[in-house]
Amino acid sequence: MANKPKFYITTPIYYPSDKLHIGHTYCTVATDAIARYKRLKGFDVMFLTGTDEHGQKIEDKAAEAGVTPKEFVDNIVEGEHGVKDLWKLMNISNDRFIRTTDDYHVAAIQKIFKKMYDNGDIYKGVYKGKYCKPCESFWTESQLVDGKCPDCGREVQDAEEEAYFFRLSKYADRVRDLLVNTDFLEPRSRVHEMVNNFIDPGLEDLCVSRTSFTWGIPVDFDPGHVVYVWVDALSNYITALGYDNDKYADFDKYWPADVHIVGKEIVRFHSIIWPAMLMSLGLPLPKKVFGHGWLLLDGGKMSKSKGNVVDPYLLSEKFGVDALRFFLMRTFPFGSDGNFSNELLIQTINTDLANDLGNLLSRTTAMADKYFGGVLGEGAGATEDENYLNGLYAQARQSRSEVQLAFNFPEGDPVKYDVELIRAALELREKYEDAMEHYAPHTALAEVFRVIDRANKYIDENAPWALAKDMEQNSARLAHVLYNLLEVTRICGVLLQPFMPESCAKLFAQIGAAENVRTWESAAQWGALDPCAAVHKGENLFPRVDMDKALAELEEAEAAARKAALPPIELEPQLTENVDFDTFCKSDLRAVKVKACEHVKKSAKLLRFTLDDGTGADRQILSGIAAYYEPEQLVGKTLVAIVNLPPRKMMGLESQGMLLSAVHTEHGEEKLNLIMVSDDIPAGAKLC
Ligand code: ME8
Repeated sequence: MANKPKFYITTPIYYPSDKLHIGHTYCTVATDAIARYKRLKGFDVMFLTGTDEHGQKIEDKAAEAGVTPKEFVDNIVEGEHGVKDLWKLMNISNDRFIRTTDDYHVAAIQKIFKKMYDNGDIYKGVYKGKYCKPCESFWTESQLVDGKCPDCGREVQDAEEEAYFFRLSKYADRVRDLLVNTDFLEPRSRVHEMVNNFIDPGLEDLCVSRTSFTWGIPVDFDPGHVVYVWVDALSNYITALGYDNDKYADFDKYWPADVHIVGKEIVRFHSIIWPAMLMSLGLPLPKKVFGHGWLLLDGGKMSKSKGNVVDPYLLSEKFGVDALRFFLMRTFPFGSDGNFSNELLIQTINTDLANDLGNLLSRTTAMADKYFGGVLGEGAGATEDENYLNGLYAQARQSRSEVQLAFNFPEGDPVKYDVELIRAALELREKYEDAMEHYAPHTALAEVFRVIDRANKYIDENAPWALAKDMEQNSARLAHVLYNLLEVTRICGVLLQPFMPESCAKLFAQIGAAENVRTWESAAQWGALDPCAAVHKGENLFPRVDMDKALAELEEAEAAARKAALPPIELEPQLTENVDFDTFCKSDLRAVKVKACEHVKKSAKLLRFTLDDGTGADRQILSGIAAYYEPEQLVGKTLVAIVNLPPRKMMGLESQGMLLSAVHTEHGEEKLNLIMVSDDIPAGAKLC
């Protein structure tokens, strides 16, 4: 198609400081659904995502891991289960992926910084203030909340150093005007937040270089300074199109961005700092920044350090990628926070996908198969009246008017059901489009599911199984009922494609929908499906999930993952205080042989050992190791005991010494091994 309208959409570029979780997946899946929706509508879409790889947090993490920062980020971006792997798994259709360590980006940032320095918007000064290391944000005293970072609530540090500043204050009025008087930032509630909390208290110039660490893009005209990570990161949206570099050449085509999709905590950077930078560079501003809410877990933000992240790999493996994508978009209003839970996920799959959509599809295809061998036949398609209705809607769409129908069908008249169903289907695309254009994918999906519900009701109203009892009489009506069901399934399928691309392709194959009836245009056309197409009931696309079983399995898998994330081995710290040799020699360590071993009654912990200590008399030792050994395993073994400890009573029994064991912690679990020595060592031999 010549001159397709363009649509440039971006996600934030993610910090590869840890593996990504379901919250990041939410943001990317939403952006992907919007990008796919725009492509479906015929736009030439540029969808950009990537990774934001510089800054002190990454430098610190790499040092902790004993690798270079580049090795560290390479592993999280490109490695197994890394960022790129995750987007591939989630079927993300990004056209471009930028890494801020890419050479072309680094060189372009140096040019951008220099441009703003040359035009006087960047100048050198002394930075005094507060710095939040995890957020990599500078704050003034007045911006702190209870003396802590206003974004994450953590401690901030005093910071003072020579630094470059960006004249953010110069742009305060223009940015305020942009936010207040245009629909640049949505949802609207975020505008008030930005204006009241940041702009109106007074925008101060922004510190845009650091000297206290090196993992950043060097300011090429002043070695020792690296560019503030947000200046580097925000500029990705233009460098990835070829601004100030030769790697790409479509800046003129795609800039300005149609929308930057970002999480609410980074709205400040996108709606204040980014427009000001663009104003300084003399570039057009993005058309919109949309700040979505957070997925919360137990009411709080997910974070690796709190150990409460949800793994998208685990969920998609268990329920399928499309089910997970669908759940994220269907459940949570995009602009607000939402509480994630496994129960809610399974409930949504069972209600919407298995019950509503799944049943509609499988019942309809099964009946087409059973009663008509999968081909309904020419006569099953839209009637003349229905084609007329279709035409009325097409006209109304063109003239932007509403369709008014004055029919009054009596209850039980099958035509009433047909008309209601067809009208619902014909009105769907517009409602869906309206919601999608307002960044409300959850509303768009709710509209689709209202029509799916209507279609399921239509099955009950028409009771095809009853019609099938007298095929001679009812065959034509039954074929038409089934055609209507296939047609409504097709229209819903077209609009579900941005959310569940793979499942919709399978759905279309089952109902025999050719490529030309999978299009945006065809979603507003009744009767487009060929009534002679071959329908077949294929695999169950949305199987029901056994809630209790799945929850138990998830809990087990999550516990295992939490455990695996703990350090593999932890050792008791070594004592630094010396013990003198004579004191050490006072401990009488002896080899002892286990003559008998048994559980102590009423104690879950204690084992009672009867030992040969070489003296000829039996020695009894009680040891709290029942969790680690079965008594019979130990009979005959040669162990080590301290034999000159004062006797102690436990559970009414005397313990005459202590058996030595080695202890350490493995994945958070304490492990214990009794010290066993060679059986060649006689009982009573002294260990020294
Ligand atoms: O902020 N629910 O990167 P990031 C919803 N590098 N969204 C969430 C979320 C949750 N629980 N957790 C994170 C950065 N996100 C910068 C961006 S752009 C020039 C630079 C979202 O990896 C978060 O809101 O910390 C943000 O939009 C995105 O994931 C990336 O977060």
